[in-house]
Amino acid sequence: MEKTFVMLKPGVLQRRIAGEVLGRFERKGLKIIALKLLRIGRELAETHYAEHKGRDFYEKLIEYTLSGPVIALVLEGEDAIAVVRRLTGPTNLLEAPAGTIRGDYAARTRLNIVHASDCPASAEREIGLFFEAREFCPWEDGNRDWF
Ligand code: 3AN
Repeated sequence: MEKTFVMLKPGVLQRRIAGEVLGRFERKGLKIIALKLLRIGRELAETHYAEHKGRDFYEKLIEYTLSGPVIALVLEGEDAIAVVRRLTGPTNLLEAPAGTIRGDYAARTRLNIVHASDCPASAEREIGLFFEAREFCPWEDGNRDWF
């Protein structure tokens, strides 16, 4: 099964919509196998967004990412990287359709509330930046009678 990295940016907690956003991933059937609430430091934010260094939105993007706690998680599922990107919607505010997380909750491209890995190499890199092996908690789908 494929793994992908997701970060719910500070606006999610600010707006008290963490449950709603996480619920979209869960309802799709993706499996949460690692999750934590953390306030990230400048060094991690700059490493994470290194490809954007020099862009006009870079400083504001870093500032936003550091402005409060984020929720970092690893999701697992068939084609999880592409599936999660479909759920989050495109980067550009005007292209994110209603029904996607960004389409429904983000009013500005720079503040588009959620980060999701865009390819296997990014997923591996980003999971490694945010999580140590001991923080993973893989689990099997259990007996449905428990529900
Ligand atoms: P995505 O998050 O969809 O993979 P990236 O990696 O191109 O998109 O951009 C990272 C973050 O930088 C976006 N989530 C968004 O917050 C911000 N960003 C990207 N492009 C722009 C832009 N043209 N104007 C403002 N902010 C942007």
